[in-house]
Amino acid sequence: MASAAPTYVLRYFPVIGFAEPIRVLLAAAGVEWTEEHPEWPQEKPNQPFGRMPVLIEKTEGKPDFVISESQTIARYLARKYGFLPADLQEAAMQEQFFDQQHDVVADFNKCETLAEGEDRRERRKDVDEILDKLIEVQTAILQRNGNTGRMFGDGLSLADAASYGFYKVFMIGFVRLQADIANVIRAKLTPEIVKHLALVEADPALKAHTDKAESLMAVVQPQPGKL
Ligand SMILES: N[C@@H](CCC(=O)N[C@@H](CS)C(=O)NCC(=O)O)C(=O)O
Repeated sequence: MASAAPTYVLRYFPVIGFAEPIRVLLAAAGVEWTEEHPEWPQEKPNQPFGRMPVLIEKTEGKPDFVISESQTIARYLARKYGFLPADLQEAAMQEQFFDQQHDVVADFNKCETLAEGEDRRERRKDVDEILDKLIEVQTAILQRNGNTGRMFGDGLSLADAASYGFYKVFMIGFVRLQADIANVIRAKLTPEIVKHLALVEADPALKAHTDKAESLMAVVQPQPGKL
């Protein structure tokens, strides 16, 4: 008898953060999953590396498979459910994009934890430099793929999930760190990227997630009077 499909528990804080690409992939995979928000720091010692996100894969008759590291979790799900190509070079093109985005998020976060004597404007200039390059490269990738709104191929990919999570964390999550960050990013977005984000958010496979989560497009293309 075939074993039952695995189900998942995603442990994270109740924020967008590093977890959004994982949520998008779980939703797109059509698997059963729930999210857990452990008490912190009480539950810190119970996580594999003391940090979250953590993914628990539950398969009947097998011990739980527990992994950390947001990028590792997303890659694992992408490979398992067909959101990364088997061709190693094609997969690497997507993964480099994912890693670059992760660096921009981490650098932006560092601006909030300056050491004494460090200049926030200098730090922010570094973030702008890699962010502007990333937007330029992403726009070229979208154009090369025929400006369909998909970054690679004709279906949702790891790169699409990563990109959606990236702009969501900047334009919604980071507003608590820098009030005008959504306006700053909106001014940088190209029409190709706007089209791409709209397509990801409208994906029927993601409906269960996007219906209950905050809408990125409401911030990317706000209705008049709602800014
Ligand atoms: N490289 C890790 C970083 C994980 C990380 O920094 N997690 C933060 C939340 S975004 C955390 O667990 N903070 C609580 C703590 O360190 O106690 C990843 O990408 O998953």
